[in-house]
Amino acid sequence: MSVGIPYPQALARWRAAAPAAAREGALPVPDLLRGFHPDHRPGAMERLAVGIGAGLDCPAALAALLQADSLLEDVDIAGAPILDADVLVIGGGGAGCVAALSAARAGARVTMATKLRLGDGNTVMAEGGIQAAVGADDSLQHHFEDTLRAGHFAADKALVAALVGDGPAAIRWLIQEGMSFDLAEEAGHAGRPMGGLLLRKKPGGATRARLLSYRDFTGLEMMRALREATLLQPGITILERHPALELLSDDRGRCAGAVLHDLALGRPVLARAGATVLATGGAGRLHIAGFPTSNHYGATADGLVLAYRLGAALREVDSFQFHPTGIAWPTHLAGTLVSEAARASGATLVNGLGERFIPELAPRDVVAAAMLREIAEGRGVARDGAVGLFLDTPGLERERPGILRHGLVTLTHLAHRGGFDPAEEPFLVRPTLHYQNGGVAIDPAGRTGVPGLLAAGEVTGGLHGRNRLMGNALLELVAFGRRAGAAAAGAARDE
Ligand code: MEZ
Repeated sequence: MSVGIPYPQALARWRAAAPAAAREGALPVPDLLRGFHPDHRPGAMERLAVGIGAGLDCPAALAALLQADSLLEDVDIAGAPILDADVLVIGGGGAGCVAALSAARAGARVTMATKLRLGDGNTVMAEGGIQAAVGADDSLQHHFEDTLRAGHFAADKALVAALVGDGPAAIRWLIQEGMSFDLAEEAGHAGRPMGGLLLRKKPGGATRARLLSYRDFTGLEMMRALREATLLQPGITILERHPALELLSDDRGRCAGAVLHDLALGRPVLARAGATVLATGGAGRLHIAGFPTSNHYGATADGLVLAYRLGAALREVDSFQFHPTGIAWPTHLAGTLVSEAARASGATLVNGLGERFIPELAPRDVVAAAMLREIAEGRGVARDGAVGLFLDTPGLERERPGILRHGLVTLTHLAHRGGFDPAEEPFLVRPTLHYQNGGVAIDPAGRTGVPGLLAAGEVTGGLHGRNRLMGNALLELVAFGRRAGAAAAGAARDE
């Protein structure tokens, strides 16, 4: 059970201590991190709390899903309609759209099946930005090293090299597809290189200002552009509300498509294809270890289960990312994300004693572990049955107008919904289940070990190791969506 300092006392201490500390940029506690350090490798207690290991092969909820009986046993597929395509894409979020676009533009006839609606996915949850090394003071090597280090050196280096190498081209591609980005200046940049044009911020765990954004809605803006491009692209047939029940294999062991379920008509559909791309996203809605989640309703590990049952290898599926700043109070917003952009713009985390306790831009797993420890050791703030930590933003905004432009749009909006003034009543935050770090093992072309089965986006494993850098998921879905879509079109042609 969590314990915390009652809200009125905590608020008084925060008011007395935190604004001064924030102004000076200093942490008021002498034992700065209480044992935590940016390079700190979590010990057993935090690993258990943060869910990144503790000797478990796989969280219990996921293990149960992987071992469950096939859903096909309840389905009568005799007489089901058959749809033929070159490439089947399963999943309608960012990675699915990019893979479908890439396969169709390579000449493939594509069927795209989504469990919910086109565009429903965790892509929109990456509010704060996309990483790509486009700045003159940055390099692919820096991005590569930051990604490997943040992932505790567990990532596949070939995948990381492919990701960071594709970064600048991915941004150009997104701009061509109609996505907007925040610009560094309002005018006067004709002929300047892309890196000088785009506004760049330094995200947690990175050594360079590399985060490119669109307000607080980078993922949403990306999804808008990708959804429109997909709808307009000839050669793509979109089946909304058609969850996949099982992958099909032929007598050579190749993946040959999937059995879908048409939710509107309540009947199965056989989608046959020369190659299949899984882009089904993550598992946050399983609420691993009982945590609230930032994830959308469809994030229920479908792709992991489908791929595993066909014999694909999984990796690091015991590793989940907990975003430090999910809302704890107001309680009706529990789990809702406050973008890391708020901390990148200067927001601070303060415990019930009015102390800052961790450099706010340390890697996400370090910040989340430190927060859980503050709460477990009784220095959290208790209000209305919830326990969290203060996210201190309004004071800074008053003193340095404009500095919190990013990350605060959402907060201000949420405060309105909660019916309070964030300058008087700070939000309480605590870690929220945000991202599946591991998943289906792939090579740099997005191929799984099963012939004819490819994968892209959050469903895959190996790229982030055991912890992901903010903004690398948005880059991943573009880089690997394009790679997997092109490889799938090629594989279908060779069939
Ligand atoms: O990559 C993410 O998870 C992201 C950009 C989240 C955020 O804090 O905005």
